[in-house]
Amino acid sequence: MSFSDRIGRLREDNAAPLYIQLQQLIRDAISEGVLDQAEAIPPERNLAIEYDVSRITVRKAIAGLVEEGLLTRRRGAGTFVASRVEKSFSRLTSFSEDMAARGKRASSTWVSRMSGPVNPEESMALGLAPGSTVLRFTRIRLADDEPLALEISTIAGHCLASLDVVEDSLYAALEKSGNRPVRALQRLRAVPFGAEHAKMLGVESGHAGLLIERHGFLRDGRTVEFTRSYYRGDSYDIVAELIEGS
Ligand code: 16G
Repeated sequence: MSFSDRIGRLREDNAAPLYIQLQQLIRDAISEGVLDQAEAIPPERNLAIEYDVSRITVRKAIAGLVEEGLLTRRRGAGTFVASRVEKSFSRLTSFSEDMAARGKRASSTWVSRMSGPVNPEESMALGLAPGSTVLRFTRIRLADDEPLALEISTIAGHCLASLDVVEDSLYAALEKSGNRPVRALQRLRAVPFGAEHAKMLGVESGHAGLLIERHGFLRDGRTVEFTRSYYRGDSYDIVAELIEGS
């Protein structure tokens, strides 16, 4: 079945500009589930032929949907229906657990791991005295081999025996050593990706991102982790349960 058989055709009696009409067809097909999450959209030139419109019209339609976060571009691979991950803001879960809960395979590309004395910023963030040791982990986090986030974690040295006890999951390693955080404070901010981060995540520079900073604490109140997670804005929905205030 051709793409236009599935999502519908442009109508001559519609006065709206062609790119708006094409956008609407794709938008409706996504919301009605005619197009699946992560499904590839046909190349620009094929759509232009199929809909008998210029490539500029197609490009404009697609660009708008990418901006809305409904479609996502992967360098060298094409354009896909965005598959979004709903991230709970009220449960203290790890990236690996978030992905497993969605049937996705979590993996990481290591950017760096090192230990050393705290710098002033880390000392403030973790409440550690100058001279204390910290472990630093920088990872690109992938779901089903697609990069979703860049994570930069600093862990208080007393929480992990060494750098290499962390394999796939930081929280699994912390749990093993009895130091998995039981409480956390999080701050969320919208950020455009700079060139370096964008490249790591395979998106264009300036692409919308979500920065989540997490301070994780042990039961006795000491800080375990300070992590900055840069999530791709086209892949994440943040969901929070709100309870009536008193
Ligand atoms: C999540 C946490 C991050 C934690 C990581 C551990 C948020 C915003 N951040 O990404 O603080 O370090 O999980 O994941 O949820 P891992 O156990 O899979 O390494």
